[in-house]
Amino acid sequence: MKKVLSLFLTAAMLSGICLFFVTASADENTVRFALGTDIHIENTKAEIQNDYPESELYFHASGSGNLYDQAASLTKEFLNRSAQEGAEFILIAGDLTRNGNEEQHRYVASLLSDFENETGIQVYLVPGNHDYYASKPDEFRDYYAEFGYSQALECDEATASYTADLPGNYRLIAVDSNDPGEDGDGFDSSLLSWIEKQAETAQKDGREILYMMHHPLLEHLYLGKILMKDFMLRDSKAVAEKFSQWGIHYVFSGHEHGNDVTSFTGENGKVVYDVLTTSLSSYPLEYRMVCVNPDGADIEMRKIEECDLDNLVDGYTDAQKSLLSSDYEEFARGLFKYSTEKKILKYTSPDFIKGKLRLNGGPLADTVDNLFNTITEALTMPLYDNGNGVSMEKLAKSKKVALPQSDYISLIDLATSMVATHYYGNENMKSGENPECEILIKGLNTGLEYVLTKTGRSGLNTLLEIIGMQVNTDELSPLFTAVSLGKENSYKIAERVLYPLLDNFAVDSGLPDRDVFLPAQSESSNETTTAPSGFLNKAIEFIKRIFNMILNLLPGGLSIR
Ligand SMILES: [Ca+2]
Ligand SMILES: [Ca+2]
Ligand SMILES: [Fe+2]
Ligand SMILES: [Fe+2]
Repeated sequence: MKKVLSLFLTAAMLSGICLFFVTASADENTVRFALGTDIHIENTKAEIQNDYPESELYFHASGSGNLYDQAASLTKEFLNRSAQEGAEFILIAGDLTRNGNEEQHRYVASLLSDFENETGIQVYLVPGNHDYYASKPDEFRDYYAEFGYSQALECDEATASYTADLPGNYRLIAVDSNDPGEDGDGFDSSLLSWIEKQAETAQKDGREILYMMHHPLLEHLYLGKILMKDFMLRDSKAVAEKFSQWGIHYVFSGHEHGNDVTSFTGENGKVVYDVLTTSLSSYPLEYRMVCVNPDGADIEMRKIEECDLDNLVDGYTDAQKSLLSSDYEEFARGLFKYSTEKKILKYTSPDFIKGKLRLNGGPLADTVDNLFNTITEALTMPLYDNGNGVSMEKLAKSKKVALPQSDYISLIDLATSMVATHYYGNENMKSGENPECEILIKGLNTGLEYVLTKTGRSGLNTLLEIIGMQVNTDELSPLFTAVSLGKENSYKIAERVLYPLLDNFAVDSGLPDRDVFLPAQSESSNETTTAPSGFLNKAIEFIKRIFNMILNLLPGGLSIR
């Protein structure tokens, strides 16, 4: 019955969309705008860096894999294309700069100012965490006065938050979500009541709210709460519940550098959408075009597929230029993957761990060397047998486990590809249909066996000591024996715990992330969000604790966005 009902509703909604296309042009309550975010402009370098000479194409990899030196070109391209497509205004959801210093802010402000002067199209923006690395809210409001602050109906004194009237009957609530606390960024009580007041006022004035902030309101990266706690807005659920009561329906965010659309349904049945958009200057080099009218919001992805080769800084080689001109997206994807790989391998390098543990020689240092060199070896080992030497496939085969065939070359290549796919959006690497999850789980299990067999009980002891687990290894003996002997049931255990976790990462469980129609608020809504089961929550909590212990060892965590 439910299925029939939802089919009927879908049909009704679709016919609504068709009607919208027929009648929309005459509707003055239709607005069209472009949203780009996390542009991360760094205008200070005359030449690209060379930190990884061993890579032919990506020796300049750094941080989150952004094309920092091309960010200004990409931003100009984004603005010009949006103007050509009829955007009535532009939204930028923060992280305008890489380092947040005055020079970068002034450069971005003059670039945006040139665009406004040439086209008459208004830009509205908010600060991201990077913009405060070397600046304060009052300085930010000063640098960017033309881009929302001088048009503001109201400003919040303590932060760089404001409201402004948009064309049609829309109102922008633009919020400065940078307030780092123990559990990520978020709002203090005075900013929260300011937002409530603005939402109330908008309703009194008969204005539909478009809400923008840097940090995502909802969870987008399923493993995010395990791996990257500072991606989440703190008290996310409670804030989302408030937003649903206050009539905030459309939220636009950035920060996480990925494409994802997720919804939350409050206790009153009202839906809040959080539309997360990828970084403009990182793979997949995209922004969004949005058309909102009283029926809903029509959202489409736009890609910048051509590189401005004439304005490249010095240092690019012919090989790089050739890929930049033949397949810009592939160049950006490679840089993203390589940067992610370097970040992961940095955290698993013996020198890094010894530095964190302040170890200078001694037996423990030797075990750390042995353990982490072996972990690195397992992550970068060839997946498939090329005739000589060791491979995951060969190791797995010796335990009677068959590794599915694929084009991936190592576990780290597979893992970074899965991350890239997740950030692209509409991820759908279903286990059973696609080999990714199966290879990853079988490969990780084989890798762990390899590590424990090579490093023995002292390796296991060291690992437990490093993650701060006070366990007598005898208690873990059955697990240790199962894993180190490659008993079949160690694969079964890994599959049972990891498959559901990975599936949530590998398969999008909600609304489409890229092109999507988000209906306006209706009185009774049948939106649902997929919540993990009780068992899954417990498994997540367990793994989260282990990761948090590791994160405590690595101040700042894995995230540097
Ligand atoms: Ca997704
Ligand atoms: Ca989604
Ligand atoms: Fe960012
Ligand atoms: Fe950010």
